Amino acid sequence: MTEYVPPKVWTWAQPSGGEFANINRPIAGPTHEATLPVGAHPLQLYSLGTPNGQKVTILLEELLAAGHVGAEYDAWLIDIRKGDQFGSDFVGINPNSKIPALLDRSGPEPIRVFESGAILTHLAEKFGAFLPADPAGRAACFSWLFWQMGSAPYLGGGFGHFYAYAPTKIEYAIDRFSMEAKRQLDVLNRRLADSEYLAGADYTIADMAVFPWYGGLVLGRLYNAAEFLSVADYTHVVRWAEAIDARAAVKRGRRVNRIGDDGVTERHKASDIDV
Ligand SMILES: N[C@@H](CCC(=O)N[C@@H](CS)C(=O)NCC(=O)O)C(=O)O
Repeated sequence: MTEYVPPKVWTWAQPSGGEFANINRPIAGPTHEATLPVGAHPLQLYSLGTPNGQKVTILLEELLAAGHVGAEYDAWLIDIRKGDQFGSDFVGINPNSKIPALLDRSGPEPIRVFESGAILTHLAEKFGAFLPADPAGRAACFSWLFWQMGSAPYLGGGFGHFYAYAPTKIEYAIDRFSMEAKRQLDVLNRRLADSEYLAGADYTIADMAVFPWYGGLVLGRLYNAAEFLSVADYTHVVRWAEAIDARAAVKRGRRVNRIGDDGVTERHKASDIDV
């Protein structure tokens, strides 16, 4: 391999190669006009069943399972491999062009919410659920919720990208991000050795945010990397992930907006997932 010498000014000359290269570009904004569909429910979710998308559908299914009928929702598929995230209506909700995005139409004016952490918080506050009310519990919940937002890009964009998706295996990059992924697993393992859930004794939106990433990793669902990262060593994370994975609402939420397997590409009523 010839050594790369960066030019004075970077230009977007060619696709970077590897998976997802076709959707990567150095500019924001819409690429085309596209109207988003609107269903019957006040909550309109535009998403895809990736770990970031699953956080929100898990919460919505948990809310419904807990009896919050106002959490009924329409979940529409945004196929990011086809570039749906660059359609004009979607960019109108999320200027960052990434799933998940939510339109809450329950008030006089629609409220747009983007970034999964903001969506989880919006819904948890709206229904008064899965977010502790006492200041200490709330602080713990937000701490682990924001930990996920800052940490998972190293797991997905760093480790997952270079281990599973990059067109060439670069030892330096895989070493750097394996070290960080394992450090993060150890952070979680130490916390979960002392605490049943991340924010304390109760299951909260922090667990729902962290589970699809790090739970998925230790359950062997992400990047085919369970053996490579010795995930079985993180026994407390495995215990926590298995308990969350066994929840009926989690099983339902993981299927929404998923393409293939037992996925449900669109969800408009409970029975869409039952079949
Ligand atoms: N920090 C964001 C991350 C969202 C994100 O990275 N979404 C990915 C799918 S998992 C996406 O839509 N990618 C499309 C693109 O980058 O064009 C969140 O938590 O909502």
